[in-house]
Amino acid sequence: MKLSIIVPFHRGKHFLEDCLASIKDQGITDFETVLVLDHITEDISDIIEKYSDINIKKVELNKEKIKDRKFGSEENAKVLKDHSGAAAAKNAGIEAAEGEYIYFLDSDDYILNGTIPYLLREAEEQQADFVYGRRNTTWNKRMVYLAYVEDHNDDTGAINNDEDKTEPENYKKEKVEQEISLAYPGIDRERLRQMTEAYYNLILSRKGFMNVTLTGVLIRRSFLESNGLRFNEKFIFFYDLGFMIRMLNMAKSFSMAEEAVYVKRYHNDPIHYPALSQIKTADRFEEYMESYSQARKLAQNNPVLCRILDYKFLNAFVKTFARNIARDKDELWRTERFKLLNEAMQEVEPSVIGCFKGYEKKIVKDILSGKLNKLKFRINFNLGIKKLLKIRKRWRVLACYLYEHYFIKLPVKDNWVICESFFGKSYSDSPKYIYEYLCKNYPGKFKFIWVINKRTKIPYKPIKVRRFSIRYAYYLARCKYYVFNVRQPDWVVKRKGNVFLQTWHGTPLKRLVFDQEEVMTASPLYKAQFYKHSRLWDYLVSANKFSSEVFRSAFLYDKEILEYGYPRNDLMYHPDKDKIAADIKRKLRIPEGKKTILYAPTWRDDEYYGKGEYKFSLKLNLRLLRKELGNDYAILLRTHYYIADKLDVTGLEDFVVNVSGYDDITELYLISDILITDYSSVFFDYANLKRPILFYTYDLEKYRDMLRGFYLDIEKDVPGPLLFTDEEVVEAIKNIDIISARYKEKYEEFYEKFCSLDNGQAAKMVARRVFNLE
Ligand code: C2G
Repeated sequence: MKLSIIVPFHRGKHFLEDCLASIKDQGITDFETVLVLDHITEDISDIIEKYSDINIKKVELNKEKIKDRKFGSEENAKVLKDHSGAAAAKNAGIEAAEGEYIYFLDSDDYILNGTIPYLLREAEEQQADFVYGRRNTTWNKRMVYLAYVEDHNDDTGAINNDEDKTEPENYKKEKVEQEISLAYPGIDRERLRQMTEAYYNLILSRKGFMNVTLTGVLIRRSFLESNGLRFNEKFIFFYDLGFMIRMLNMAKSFSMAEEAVYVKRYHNDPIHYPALSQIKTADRFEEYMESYSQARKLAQNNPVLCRILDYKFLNAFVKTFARNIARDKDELWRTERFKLLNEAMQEVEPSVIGCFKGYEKKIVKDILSGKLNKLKFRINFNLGIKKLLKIRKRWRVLACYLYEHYFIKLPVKDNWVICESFFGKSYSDSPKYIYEYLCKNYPGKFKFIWVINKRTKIPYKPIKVRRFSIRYAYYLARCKYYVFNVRQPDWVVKRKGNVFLQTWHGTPLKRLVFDQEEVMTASPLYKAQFYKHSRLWDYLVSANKFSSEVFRSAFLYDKEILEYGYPRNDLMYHPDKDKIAADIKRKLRIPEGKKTILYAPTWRDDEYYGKGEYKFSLKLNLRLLRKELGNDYAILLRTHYYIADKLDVTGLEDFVVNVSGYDDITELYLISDILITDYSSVFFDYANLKRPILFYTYDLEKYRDMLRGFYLDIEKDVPGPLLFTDEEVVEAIKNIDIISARYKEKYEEFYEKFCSLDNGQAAKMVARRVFNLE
């Protein structure tokens, strides 16, 4: 048999499926997939059956589970101690392998099509002991990744470049080449090139030691066996390093196949499926030091590898460990770990220290001479200067600094309330209605702070602050009550007595947070951050039973849910709503006789400029709509609050009003005769008015299947038609009465399920519960 692909598996069935699918698509036949099951808990029989054609050989790992380690936290122990670990699993895979070659593929990763054939061809042509390819990284599942590759016309997937790689600042490839020629005088050119490439690609340019890995490397089994190459099972994290050093030292011939691409998948859900790199045990540092020292011994006859290892160690010291010595709460850093570092530093090849300059070189010398206080002073001074420079560039760093060091020490004020809606972009949503209820019914009882970034008239004269200003940080520290409809900044901590009311901002159609398989937003760390932020919430508002259930699973939220309807929807039940609507229409200068259509689409996770700044290109053909409907209707065009693009409606002023900057969308619902949306939660709210809703879902498949996934079957459960072209939209508007009649029953069902709690009293109910009012 030509090849054994070794796939160690412990948990994460959805990852495994992608991994096996990528093997299947290699188009090879003479191979086996050695699937090593390391104390698994999920039932994967369906997957095994589905992939029966990739010749799966199951190996049940019976080795002892990981023990005698300092896991640091219960969560870490839960993840780590119930299996034998990747090193043991990979070794078991080697024992079971029968192929002429071995390839290591982790079960949470996948390979691009053609990778294995490229590697095999290269290995045969070069008679190589091992061959490696490129390594890319991604946060996405295979289907999404491949779609990206196709979209960008890039058959290697260079869009997600290797984030585990760093460009070593002071140790370039040329330097490696030079050192190899010096150490091995007379070396032939081809061998020199091979060694330079391999040392650089497989070790030097990998971030830290953790990313020095055998995954993605094809190895001739006879070479591996004759040299007894195995992974060090003592290690949880750094088990590859020694193997790699020995392999590089012993191989006669090796080479790189540029076209072969291994895709390492990051884990966006560190709560349920943490990747090894996301786990920090209490003794990870000790393991790091031990693996370094062992690798150093294994490399002792190879001065170039020794220097590379030393360089990486020094780099880790100046970039990470030094800071720990100065700032970490754990005294170990200034006692035993300091000693360990000091001892290891004595062994470092002195000339490698010369790769570092200035401050970095000085702290290396400090640790070398064992001067703890001097070292601490120097690091603290340097960090202080860096902070100052950061503050000069961005005032929000100062706000955060003052919050953490000063404001937080002042007492919490019992009757201070801070309200924020959509990141201070508007005076709106449920916080607005709760605030107005409190001001009206309990005048003088509370002092209110509104977070608002623009000039907006807010009734009852609250204190206004800008988001991320120093005053914002001050009030965040001092207010007892928080009324937010989005997440709070990362640095906010819970103080004794704080009460956090999270109103949230919509009944979910699109899958949220932990129910979302893919995170395509600007920050893939979204799930981890969300988890941290939502731990601070005490009350969460929900408009219906459906939302409550979703929030529990999507937010992993287990505190009190206030299932009272949405305060923001109270206005739609106001006794004077017709008069209010007429006033708003006048304010927006919409002629009384004109009917209005509100077009309120949502944002797209994959189209952004940066965090919280999304692109939106208008697909609705407004000119066509004007031509067909202009006499009877006006369009209210409303982009989502994340959208940074300002839509240009020049030439259409008589037909379109851009209401993207209008504060409160509920007021816009009141004056709209029809709503057009796509996947935005706006339709759940608008349905309170029982007026017609159209869904312009021109990118349904992509949005549903790739970007998000839905909680509802959008084709069956929503109270209006899905429309895919401008012509269909026009037709639907022209026949709106027929559509209303057609959807009558479904609409009623929908209303019953999602709107029946709304009755104009939600703000009152929520306020009374949270603020303990009679
Ligand atoms: N919104 C708006 N204008 C739009 C779209 C949305 O004013 N064009 C407001 C509405 O109040 C809406 C809220 O923003 O209910 C949330 O918008 P969604 O489009 O649903 O998207 P998102 O912000 O991702 O929230 O549970 C709901 C989800 O969290 C969705």
